[in-house]
Amino acid sequence: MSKLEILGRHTSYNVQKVLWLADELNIEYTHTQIGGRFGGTDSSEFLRMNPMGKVPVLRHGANVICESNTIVRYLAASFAAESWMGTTPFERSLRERWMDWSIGNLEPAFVGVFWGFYRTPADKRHRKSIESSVKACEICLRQLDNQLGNNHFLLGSVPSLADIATGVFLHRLWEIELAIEFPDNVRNWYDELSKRPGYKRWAMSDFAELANRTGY
Ligand SMILES: N[C@@H](CCC(=O)N[C@@H](CS)C(=O)NCC(=O)O)C(=O)O
Repeated sequence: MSKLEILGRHTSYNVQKVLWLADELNIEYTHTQIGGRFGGTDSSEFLRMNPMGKVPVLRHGANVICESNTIVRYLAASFAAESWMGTTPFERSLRERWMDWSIGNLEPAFVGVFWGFYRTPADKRHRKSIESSVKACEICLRQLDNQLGNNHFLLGSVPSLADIATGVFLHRLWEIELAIEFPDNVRNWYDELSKRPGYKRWAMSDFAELANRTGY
């Protein structure tokens, strides 16, 4: 079987999606910390793999795969993880709509909070913009809450790529010292995710080194 190598610092929520899924699927992999304080994303070797200079990157034998949501789809497809990605086009669409929504809605709202507040020193923060990002996050959390209902996960009783792409943001939103309203179903979902070893190990890992750090 081809060797699997995950490249990217584990403090990146995009890298965490990949590490978390790899643990869920019990895949053997090596992990190399790249980016952030580790540097390395501007080396010519790295830029040949990902011209965007961003992590995560997955190397699987001769294949190089970039973009976190693309990587988790690739892993699920390569390791026959039907329940994670769905089998029919319609089942896949139910997962992918949350993956796309996450990039277009949840991630920008999260970034406004995480970069605007946590990664920016207090004297440089823009209060109004943080407030509007908190509101945007709360709208997203309510949309997730409606989807969850009483289910453990977004698509029902088992986790899927929809949970990977969106759940990775929850821990930081919960931990950050801002009053962000977590609706009940989202709170229960976060509890459920917290019980999963891969989520706990990666998505709940310490991120204090990113405080007040405006550069990568
Ligand atoms: N859309 C890309 C975004 C990748 C991205 O922006 N990664 C950030 C970390 S979250 C990065 O590489 N930053 C540079 C660094 O960490 O040095 C993905 O989902 O993979």
